[in-house]
Amino acid sequence: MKGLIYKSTGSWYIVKAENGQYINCRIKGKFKIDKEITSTNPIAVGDVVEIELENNEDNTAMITGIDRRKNYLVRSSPHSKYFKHIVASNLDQSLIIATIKDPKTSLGFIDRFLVSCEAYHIPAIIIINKCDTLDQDDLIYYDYIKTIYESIGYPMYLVSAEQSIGLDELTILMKDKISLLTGHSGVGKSTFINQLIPEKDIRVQEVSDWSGKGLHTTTFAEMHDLPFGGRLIDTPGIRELGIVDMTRAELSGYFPEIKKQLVNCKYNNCSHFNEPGCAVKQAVKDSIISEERYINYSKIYESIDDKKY
Ligand SMILES: Nc1nc2c(ncn2[C@@H]2O[C@H](COP(=O)(O)OP(=O)(O)OP(=O)(O)O)[C@@H](O)[C@H]2O)c(=O)[nH]1
Ligand SMILES: [Mg+2]
Ligand SMILES: [Zn+2]
Repeated sequence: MKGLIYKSTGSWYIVKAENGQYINCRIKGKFKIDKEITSTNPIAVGDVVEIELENNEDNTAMITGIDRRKNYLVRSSPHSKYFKHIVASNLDQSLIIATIKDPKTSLGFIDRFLVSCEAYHIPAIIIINKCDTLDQDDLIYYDYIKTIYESIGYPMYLVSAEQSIGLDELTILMKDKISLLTGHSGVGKSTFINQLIPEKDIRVQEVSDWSGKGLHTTTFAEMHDLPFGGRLIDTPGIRELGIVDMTRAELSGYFPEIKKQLVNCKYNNCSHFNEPGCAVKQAVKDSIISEERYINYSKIYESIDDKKY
């Protein structure tokens, strides 16, 4: 029987079987999965698996096989940055929830996330939450970043999860798709899911909880069925999708606006910092490429450790 992984808690997996039943499963022995990926978790939320029911009263099953993944997103393992952990697989799109204040999401965080999505060929949508708290200056800032991101292909939406403003448009985007939801702690992910799936009643953090740094809740991704069709994968507690598996030379290819210019650089191994005849730096000067995005390119570039390849 086929099934879909909804949640993984280490050694046990919650699988929704073809017949609609949720079944607790374990992995049978050591079956070989995708050999190109060396990750700390062999099976991730979103994987389509083959299961065999066990003859016991607990209604458990063994996972005996896994279908080829269409795509997946990784982060570095919480235990070691040299190991990767598959966050989720078979995604149609990813939604990043960000906020302009309380807490403010940095554009650097958004850009790192977008780079990961580009690297794994997953379309990304940016949702700015808590619109009910924004004043005139904040709205001007919103328009400014919306122009930057939409001009390079990332749609941006302004919503209030709490007051249910702007959510209809998003439900249309999510209908019948598998979407990954991510964002810093406190931006309103749980509030958002509770609005979409009222019967779930996922815990919303008290302000005092998330504004402090010492919060260590469980960090397992979990898939939810959407009442209007489609599925949403929540990623509670995931601080950041690490830029893993990437060389410095590859990075510019994951900034769509830089990728567009780099063919015109004088040197084809141009890093776009100090080389003469760099079309990317020229485009920044001409305001064709946003300076913030370029700065984040350089910061991410600096953070990539080429030595490990
Ligand atoms: N003003 C306002 N507050 C909101 C909105 N959405 C969420 N909040 C508040 O923001 C706080 C954090 O919301 P959560 O939904 O718990 O945030 P989260 O992203 O799930 O946080 P973690 O689970 O820690 O990752 C709560 O106090 C919510 O009531 C909104 O649209 N407007
Ligand atoms: Mg939450
Ligand atoms: Zn260049």
